[in-house]
Amino acid sequence: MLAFIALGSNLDDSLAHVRHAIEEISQHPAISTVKHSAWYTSKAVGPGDQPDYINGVARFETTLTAIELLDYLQSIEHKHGRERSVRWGARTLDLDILLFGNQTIESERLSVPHPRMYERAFVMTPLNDIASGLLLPNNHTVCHIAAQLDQCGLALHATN
Ligand code: ROI
Repeated sequence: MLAFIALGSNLDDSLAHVRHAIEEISQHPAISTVKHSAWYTSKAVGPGDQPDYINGVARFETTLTAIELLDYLQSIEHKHGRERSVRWGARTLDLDILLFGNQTIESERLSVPHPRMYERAFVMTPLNDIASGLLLPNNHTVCHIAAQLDQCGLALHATN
């Protein structure tokens, strides 16, 4: 299955967290051909005052199920000291499944496609780096959706 995930961090050395996460994802025996976008800095979306984020998107092939992938991503978040105390609070590492093949999943633990991905420049702009022509489940291309979003507060930070 072709999977796309979003990576985000706004605590400690955020760039190191997301880069390390890419290495850990690549190490799983059931995950291959991992490719990632450039890394962007972005203003925090959501309540309260919190530091700017580093955001990016990765794509890979996997023979895991979506729930197995979620378990693996959460184990990586956990290793990075992620604490889920505050909803939408600051975090060392956030790994969200955006797309999982063409599956639609609505369960207690997982909603795929990610319900807020289309409105977030910090997701759609990096996704556009690696999958510009991809047709999304809403029948628009990534490029089309990304072009309509306000890029305010998003800036290129590093390209690898
Ligand atoms: N804001 C930005 N800019 N980047 C994120 O990754 C991010 N993640 C979140 C909330 C708290 C909604 N805001 C974010 O979960």
